[in-house]
Amino acid sequence: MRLLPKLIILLSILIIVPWLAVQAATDADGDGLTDDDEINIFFTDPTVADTDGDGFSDGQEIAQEYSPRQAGKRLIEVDSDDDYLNDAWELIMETGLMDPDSDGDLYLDGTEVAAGFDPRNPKPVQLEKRIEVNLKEQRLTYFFDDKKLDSFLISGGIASLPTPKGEFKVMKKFPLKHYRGPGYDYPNTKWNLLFTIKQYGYYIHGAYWHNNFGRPMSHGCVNVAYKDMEHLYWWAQTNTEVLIY
Ligand SMILES: [Ca+2]
Ligand SMILES: [Ca+2]
Ligand SMILES: [Ca+2]
Ligand SMILES: [Ca+2]
Repeated sequence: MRLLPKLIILLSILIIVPWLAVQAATDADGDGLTDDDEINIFFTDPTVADTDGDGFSDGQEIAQEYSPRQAGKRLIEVDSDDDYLNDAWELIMETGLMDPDSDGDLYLDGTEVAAGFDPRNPKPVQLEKRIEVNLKEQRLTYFFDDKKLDSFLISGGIASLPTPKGEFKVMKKFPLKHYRGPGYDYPNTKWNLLFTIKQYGYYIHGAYWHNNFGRPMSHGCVNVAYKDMEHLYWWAQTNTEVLIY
């Protein structure tokens, strides 16, 4: 007697669940992003493969960390909802690309990340910030709540003036510094994070006088390209962990 209703339910599950899964995975414009993700995550046109018309498909741009919505711009350079959190970090943190206050606590996503709070939790939960410098690879990587926000080549100290290794913290942030000594003079250097003081202060800082990132160049500081340092400086706080190895 009751077999028929059960059979109908079973058949519905067997047909409807896979159908829903296929719908969710549909990529109507064949750009490598599903319709669902285009509508709900990337805010690109699910019917047009190249939303910003720059010759690269939406899927290619996301894979290369470029904005599919603003031609020629990297995701990290775009802030689609004007909440001070760039599109790259919104996707990493899984906050809303078009929602300036993802957790609805009246603080903007970017304001929360700058101050070290979780932008997805309306409770005032602090998340760990950590900067790691690998001197062998001459690479800096930084993490917010163990999510990698960025990673790029740097220039540490040359062999005779090595960058100090160990566990440090950002002691102070300086928007501008003047570095000078025997044979060098670099005024108006932007974005400086002091992390230890020995005979003199050691900083992670922007460098505009060379482009040899990936090779040791400095007198012991960590040189970073301006395009990378601007974002790191904005995000880093006093007491952010700095691990150099
Ligand atoms: Ca698509
Ligand atoms: Ca495009
Ligand atoms: Ca944003
Ligand atoms: Ca918020």
